[in-house]
Amino acid sequence: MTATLDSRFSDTCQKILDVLEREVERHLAYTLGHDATAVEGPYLYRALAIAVRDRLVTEWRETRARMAASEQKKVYYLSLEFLIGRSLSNAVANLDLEESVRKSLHQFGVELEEIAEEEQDAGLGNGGLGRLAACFLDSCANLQLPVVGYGLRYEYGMFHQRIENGRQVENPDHWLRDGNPWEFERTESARRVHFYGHTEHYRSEDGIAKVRWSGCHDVLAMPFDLPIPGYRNGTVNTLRLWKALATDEFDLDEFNAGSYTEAVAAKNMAEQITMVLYPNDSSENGKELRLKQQYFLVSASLQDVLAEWVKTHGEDFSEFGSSNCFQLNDTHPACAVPELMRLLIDEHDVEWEQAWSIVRKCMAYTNHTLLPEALERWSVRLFSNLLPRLLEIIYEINARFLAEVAEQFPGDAEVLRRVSLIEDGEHPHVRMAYLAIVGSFSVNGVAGLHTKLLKEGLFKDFHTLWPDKFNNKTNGVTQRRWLAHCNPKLRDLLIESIGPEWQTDLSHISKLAPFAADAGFRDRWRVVKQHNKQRLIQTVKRETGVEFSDSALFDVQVKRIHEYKRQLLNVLHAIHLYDRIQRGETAGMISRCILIGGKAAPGYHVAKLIVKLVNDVSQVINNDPAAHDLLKVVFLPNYRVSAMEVICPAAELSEQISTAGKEASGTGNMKFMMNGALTIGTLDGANIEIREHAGDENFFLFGLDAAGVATTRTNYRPNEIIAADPEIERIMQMLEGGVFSRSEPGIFSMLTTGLRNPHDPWLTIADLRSFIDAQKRANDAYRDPDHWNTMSILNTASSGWFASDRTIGQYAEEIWNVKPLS
Ligand code: 17S
Repeated sequence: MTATLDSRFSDTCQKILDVLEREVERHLAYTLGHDATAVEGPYLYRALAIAVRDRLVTEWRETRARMAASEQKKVYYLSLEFLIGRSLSNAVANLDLEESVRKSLHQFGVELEEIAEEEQDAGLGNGGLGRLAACFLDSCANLQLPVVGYGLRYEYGMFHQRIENGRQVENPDHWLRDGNPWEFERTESARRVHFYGHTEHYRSEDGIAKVRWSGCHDVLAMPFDLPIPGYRNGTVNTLRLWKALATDEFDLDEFNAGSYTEAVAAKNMAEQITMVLYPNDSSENGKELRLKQQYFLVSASLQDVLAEWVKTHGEDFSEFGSSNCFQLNDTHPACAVPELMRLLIDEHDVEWEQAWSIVRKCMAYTNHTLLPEALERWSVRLFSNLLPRLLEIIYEINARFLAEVAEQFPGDAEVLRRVSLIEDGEHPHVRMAYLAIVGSFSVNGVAGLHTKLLKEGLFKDFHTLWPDKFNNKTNGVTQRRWLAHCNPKLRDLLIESIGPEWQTDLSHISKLAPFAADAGFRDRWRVVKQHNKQRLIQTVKRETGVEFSDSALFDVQVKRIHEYKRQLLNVLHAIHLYDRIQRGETAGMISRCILIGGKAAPGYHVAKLIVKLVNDVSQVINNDPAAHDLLKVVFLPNYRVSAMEVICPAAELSEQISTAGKEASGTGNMKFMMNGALTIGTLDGANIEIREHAGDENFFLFGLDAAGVATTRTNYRPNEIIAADPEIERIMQMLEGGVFSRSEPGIFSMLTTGLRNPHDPWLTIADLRSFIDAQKRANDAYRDPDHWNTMSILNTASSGWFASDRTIGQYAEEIWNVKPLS
């Protein structure tokens, strides 16, 4: 750079800084009406967020204008969950404002990190599925793809978890109480959504058979837009979240019969739809309100897209199917199939055949689970009451589909019964996964094994019918949040050693591999990990009172609490280590801190009991002086996105220990790998691909594989395994003898009888010996820090494949057929 350019450049930087400084002051004084003396954190957060937001808005409007003007195909990601967490630091990093923000905060004597902590997590999701949607939006913006996210603006997100006497207590998450500086209400784009009522079949003036959905209760869908900034690329995409509101007539017409106050109160019925996120992550409870949420999202979003289409194309839908794509995040938005049919046929006079070919051109479905209890089925009775017109359309889709199948398999009534969209019986149900498959051109699983099992098992008949529909898209995570943002020390070390390219293209991370052999580099690697461990030590101390030591192995399992994820297996190993300590068998034993965190669905009693067990085991072990230097166990309350941002940089051993065949992919496993943790895991979900990329010498493998699980089930005798293995026997004796439940004898019997049950679906005892042995290998590897750090570096170096940029690149090319908007 020439001297003049250089000084002009630094002039500009100074101006940005001055302006930002003054804008924070201006927002404090005028936007928030705050007095200049003694500024509190929450005010400073808001003023800064608004100042940063102002800088997003210009790029956002330009991106929208480019989108609107472009004739290119567009994608809509429909999801009941977007677990985006905090937005401030993300916006600051993506706009490259970090330096000026830091300087402008210094006048108030605070650090960016402190102010960022003031922001509530946007907890609009349960777990992996919702967080994946958030990582995908980040990657779409990074890749400048024309993708809009559509979701719900829940007033209450995922509950806050407290632990009281070892048990989980849920508190509401009123995250919008202090306002949300990142959202923009768009009153001009409100839509109306129908519920209840009945259908009327009639003939139009020109004699065409038509259907009217009348007598319905309408609810207003009000959109709130959130900016999704790309990484320093001038792109800001949109996440549109719908809020339910009563329509004006709601109180006037329908409730005129009642009194004024009852009429106003009745508005609640409509506004309840987006009041709360359902907090289960793997099973639908069949509640009407949940189906209302699903249809509300789908109808408002499809109307939104159609209204935009009509603005530029009029009522010509011939190109609609090739110009638009809707990606369904699991079956939760599967009503999009019949709803798009309804909108095209009833509201836009398209004929059935044309409408159906449009739908099958633009719908794509992602499956996230093989668990049978998670497969959505809605009772026909509920459906016909709430969405009568949709049910008629589903019946018609089914009749035509079954006729097609009957032609391919003449005389095979069994296959018709198996693939029908309606599960027959005394209480018939709509099978939402089948509806999504029949109505889509693409069906994908989220990891190699998962997709294979979908084709061979759950969706076998459909795979036989349409083999080309099925494809795999192994999940990924965004390295911008899950490495660069949450692990700044590692980010700086990486940039210094291999350059900055990995931030936008993680395949560059492989350049790190040669550094594993460099002793000086390994030492710097170790120093970064120690720093991150110190940060987590403080968090653990603050939240639980327990003091971790930074020389111990940080052994971490954080995820939703579920039997198939086998937190219980982890606890059994902790008990085993404690038993060895008590027996003095500690030769060669490293010091270890086990951290477990996660929320249990409020109605999932066994999961809640597992939380209680973790807490009670931790009480006993942490209070026993004999264990003091060797073992600590902690349950970290209220696991969430912002907690993972502190946890994954500090983790050294990542527990991915689900029963093989049960975890569709996992994404926490990828965040840990990126940050240099080694995985101890089964051959399940994306663990298989993690091991392939890292190399089996850099992965602690144990347990049955999916095929082994299937055969073991037929002849499983856990009691014999226990009796034949003295170490396992002692674990069970301690559990059953009440060592961890002195004050409440027998409270864990449901867990211990489950472990001993030959029909235990999770085969915990079958994998326990192999798990203990793998943990022993991890123990021994940790005793050689040079070796451990080499493996750690190689894990990070092999994590390139697990970027959501790679995943989204594949969606764009292989499913959506969209290109970046230039
Ligand atoms: C997860 N699925 S969270 C898989 N389903 O378990 C992970 N939620 O293995 C995978 O990595 C991740 O998806 C991303 O692909 C999840 O009612 C299902 C669900 C959520 C809510 C609900 C019912 C079911 C409220």
